[in-house]
This record gives sequence, C-alpha cells and structure tokens, in this order.
Amino acid sequence: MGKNIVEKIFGSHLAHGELRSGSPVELHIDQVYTQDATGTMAWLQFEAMGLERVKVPLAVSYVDHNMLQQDYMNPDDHLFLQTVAAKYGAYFSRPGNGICHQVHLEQFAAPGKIALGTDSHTPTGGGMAMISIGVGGLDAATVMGGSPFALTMPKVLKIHLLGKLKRPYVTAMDVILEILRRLTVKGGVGKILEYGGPGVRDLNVTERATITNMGAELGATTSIFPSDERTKFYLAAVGRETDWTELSADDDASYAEVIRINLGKIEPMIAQPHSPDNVVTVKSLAGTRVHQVCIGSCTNSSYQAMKSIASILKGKTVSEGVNLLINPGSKQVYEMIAREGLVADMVAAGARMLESSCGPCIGMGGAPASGQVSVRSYNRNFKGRSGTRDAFVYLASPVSCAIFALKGEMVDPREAGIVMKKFKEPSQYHINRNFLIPPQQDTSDVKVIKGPNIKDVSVKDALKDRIEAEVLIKLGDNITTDDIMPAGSKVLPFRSNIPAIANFVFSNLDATFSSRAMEAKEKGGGIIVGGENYGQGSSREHAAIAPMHLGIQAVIARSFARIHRSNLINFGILPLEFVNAGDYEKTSQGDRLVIGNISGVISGSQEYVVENATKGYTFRVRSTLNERERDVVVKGGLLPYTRERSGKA
Ligand code: MIC
Ligand code: SF4
Repeated sequence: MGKNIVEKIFGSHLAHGELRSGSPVELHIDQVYTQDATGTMAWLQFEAMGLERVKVPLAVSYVDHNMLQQDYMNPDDHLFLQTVAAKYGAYFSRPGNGICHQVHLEQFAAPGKIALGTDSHTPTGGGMAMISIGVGGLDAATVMGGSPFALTMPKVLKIHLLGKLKRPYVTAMDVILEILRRLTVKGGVGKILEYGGPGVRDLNVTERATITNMGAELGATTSIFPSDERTKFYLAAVGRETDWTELSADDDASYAEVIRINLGKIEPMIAQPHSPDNVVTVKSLAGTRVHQVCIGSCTNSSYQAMKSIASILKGKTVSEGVNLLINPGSKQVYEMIAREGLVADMVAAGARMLESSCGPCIGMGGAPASGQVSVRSYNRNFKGRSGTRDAFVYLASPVSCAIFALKGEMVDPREAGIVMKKFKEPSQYHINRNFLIPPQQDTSDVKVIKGPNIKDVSVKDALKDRIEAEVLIKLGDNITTDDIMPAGSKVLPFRSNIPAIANFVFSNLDATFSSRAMEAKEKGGGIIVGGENYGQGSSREHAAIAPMHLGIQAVIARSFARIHRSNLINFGILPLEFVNAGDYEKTSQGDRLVIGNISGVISGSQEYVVENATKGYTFRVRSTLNERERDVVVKGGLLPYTRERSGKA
C-alpha cells in the first residue's frame, strides 16, 4: 500500500515502534532549535546531563522573544545562550537576526528532515516539507543529548486543496483562518495535517509556511506540505538548492480523514476576540473601528508579507486614529525591504518600525490602550496576551491589516478601492549569515556565563503513592498556557528563575493562586481542575515547572493539549482525565481530594478512585500514559528518569 508524506518521513527516522496511530513511536531527529524564552531552561537541562557536545546533526539557539533589555536580566540570558551554544556545538542566532521560525525556514529547514523546536510554532517548517514539531525544553534537551524523540503516533488528516487563491486580496492567512473556523482550536489534537491536491501548486513556500505555522492553533502535532518545484525554487532563491529533494504522497496513500478546500472560494477572514477559531468573514465586520494594527510575527513576516503591505501603504497615510506597528521577521527580510526602498514607503505612511523579533505578539511592548481594538497578522488573540486585559484583539491577513490601518476601520479588502500589485516571488533572496555564529570544533576554553538571574533547574521528588490535596483552582475549557503562566514584559525576564516566575502562575485569573499554593504545599500540595483542551497554546514548560515548584501534584481535566500534557509528565505532575464528564461539574475549588494506591493503579488499569473528602463521594479518573511516560512520572520527571538511565543518579 502507498505511503503518505508523514509515513515516509517517520519511516526513514524510526528508532522504535510501529507507525500505527495511537502507538508509541520513537524518532531520530535531524535538527533541534531553541528560542531564548524557553531556551534558557532547555540549555540548563542539557548542561545538567553532563555531556560534552550536542548529539544531533544541527542545533540552533535563537534569541527573539526577550528583547527589551530593560535591565540586566534579558541580556544575561542572551549571554548565557551564546556561551552555552559555543560550548556545546550549536549555532547561535544573535539578537536582531529575527524570529526563530522565519530564520529557520530561510537558513536551515529542508524537505524530508525532522526538526524539534522549543516553541509551539515550530510547524512553520512544514511549509518546507519538513516534519517540525513544537516541544518543551526538556524534550529538546534529552534529544540534544542523544535520545530519540518519543511521541504517540498521530492520525494523518489530509487537506486536499483545489483551485487558486483570488490574489492579491485573499492570502494564505485567510486559508488557515478558514480551516480554524471549520476545525476549531481542538480540531487538530492528536493529528498531523498533510496538505495535498492540485491547489498545493498555487502556494509558494512562505505561503505554505503561514498555513503550517498557524496549524498550531488547531492543536495539531504539526502540518506538512509536499516538496515540489516551488520548494526547489525557494531553496534555490535562498542559496540552498542542494537541500532540495522531491517528496510527495503516493497516489494510493491512505488517510484517517480527508477535508477538501477550494482555494478559489476562500474570502478574507478574521478571528474575533478572544480565540483564533472565532472566525468570520471580514465583510461581516465591515465598519468596525480599529485603533491599533500590528503586522509581523512568525505567521506573517516574510518578504512577501512585507512587500504586499508596502504596496498598500505606498504614498498614503495611516488613519489618524490608528497606531501601525510592523516587525519584519528576519534581518534578511528587513535588509531586503530596506534596500528596495519599501521600508521608506512604510515609514513615510506613518508606520512604527520594530525590530525583527516577536515583540507585541508576546506582549513585549506594543500593548493596545484600554478597551481598544487591535488587529494583528499574528496567530493568537487570547484575552490579556497583548498586555491589555480589556483590549479586543482580532487576527487577519497582512493585506487586510494594512488596509484597515489606512481606513481606520474594518473593510473587505476587495472593496476598499486600494489597488495593489500582485506579488512575484523573487528568484534570488538577499542572503546574509553574519548574525549566525556557527559551532566550533574546539570548545575547551569556552566558559559558560551565567548571570545572577539564572537559577538552577528544580527537580521533583518521585511520585507519591497517595495524593491528598486541595483543589486550588477550577477552570473552564480551552485554558491556555498564557492563562497558566502569563508572558509579557513583566514576566518573561524571569524565565530562567523558577522561584521568581512561580509567583505569576494564574496571576491574570486569580491573583492569590501562588500564595495559596505555597501554603497548600506545606500540607501535601494542590490539585488543578480543568475542562477540555487544558493547556492549549504555547510550548512553555514554565506552565508545568512553576506549578511543580508550587507543589501541584496532579491536574484533573476533561482533556489535555499535547505539548502541555508532555510538559506535565516531564516535570512529574500526573495528568488525569475525568472518566465521567459529570464529575467535573460536581468538583469545586476548595474540595479536598484523596487518590490512593497510585503505584498499583498506574502500572495496571490506570483508572484511579478519587475520594472527595469534603463532599463525601468518590469518582473515577484515568491516566493515559504509555510505558515510558509512566516511568517518567513515577521517577518525578524526565530529568531524574534520564539521569537514572544514563547511570548518573
Ligand atoms: C508563544 O507564542 O506563546 C510563544 C511565546 O512563542 C511560546 C513559547 C514561550 O512561551 O516562550 C510558544 O508558542 O511556544
Ligand atoms: Fe514569537 Fe509570536 Fe511566533 Fe510565539 S507566536 S514565536 S511570540 S512571533
């Protein structure tokens, strides 16, 4: 029987297991990359393994999130990341070089390879026909240490594309918004989205990358496109034609599910506050007043995105009620648009140019004013993520965004009376690798520099046989890691300091949470209760490490998002699911729960009896751990587990 693209790549990288959906598999990994906000932990954990050098063919340490440098903390992290990369044989991408995913696409992504990144938008590389998976820092560290990457084999869902986009007013961003509208933020959980069909040819690599990038919002493990002539064209244009190989699904390949999308029928779409799947047509919101527009982020900051907005802004003026902020995705993109005079067109129109980094996407500056409307070409509009809790953040294509900035209100870009040029993909991109420091062979005299804000990684004790703890908080569905562990300019500087960052756990939802948890820690720890898709969004393992530091023993939810579930396991917190949904309703904050005989149940049925000692009834919860995950949780997390396996206990 024929193979799909996922089976072909997984098959050529298989270390253990069987490619049957739902079975555990282990894969050899070609590339691992980190970004600064998750990378300090990943590299501290790698360091703790006591190895001399990374054991993957390519490792890259990027700096793109924490760029404000308002005191010593962020620059200390950068210095640590630079010296640790030099010590252990990784590339270092200097601050200013750009957003990890955009730079990685330009410089390293290659068809047929597998990459892991410590960021949920790593699937950007799927636009280059590379399996690219977002993971927590500890998973990345163990793979850099030579272990294969373990995951449960996802189902493969085919998105069969037909037709052609109605350019220039309809873009790749509108395609992924339409998919989010159809599938929702839970629709991709446990799945890889593989794109195919004749419509694929209509999309170039950076357009494909926009689509695979934002596949993260579906909860998908990753998304991938075939490698074809358009892939070859892009690779040649970025000076890496030798990285090209053809890759497509066999004609008789099979899929768990197939969804058909006619690109010709896609309209300009927009996600409304406060979820990326709350999608409607732009037309239906025409006339809505806009106060801020932000264009950039790893989703839409390619040369194509920048060139298209420059052609809209040229010779015009941003509406007087609008603040327009633009961050080009990489230094190469920035330099290219500067040399071509496009930056001048943006600045002349009144845009505020930001550096090539994540910026306002993660609340590092650029927060909207109270109660105002911000439209962004980004990928997440969770409440409060922008830095302003009562702002209304919408997500739309760069083309829609630029047109709204000129008009001061939402308007269907096709009806705005703005003539824009169609984009012609360049056959030669500007190439400049001077901000990438390659690994050295002899690293014996490199000293890793750690400033005072960089604290050692905490390790949990082995799993207890009996948990008796209070429900410290009860939450609804789709709780994001931004809810659990907020980011933004006040919190991000503490990413390498767990005791300090732990004070911010759930701080936007319940300001007393961390102090209550610290008190409960003395009495056996706490439990978190969540609804469906608990922990969706980012890969930040701080959303598990900080609760671990606060003594959280278990999270009981209706279901979990993939990366967060792995992070909980990696830090020894039991992820449990309600067997009967009704028991979720019955449980309240403040209830005291008792789970006994854990060591017996975890290696047997994995169905535990929980006593609600406050209300006097019992209910059942289950864990769905495979053998390896079970061993990891029992040991207290991946670090003690790995140490023991490598004889360094
Ligand atoms: C995000 O978009 O939420 C982030 C910031 O890039 C995170 C990583 C982090 O929290 O450092 C992600 O997407 O994984
Ligand atoms: Fe950076 Fe935003 Fe992309 Fe996350 S989603 S990597 S914060 S640009």
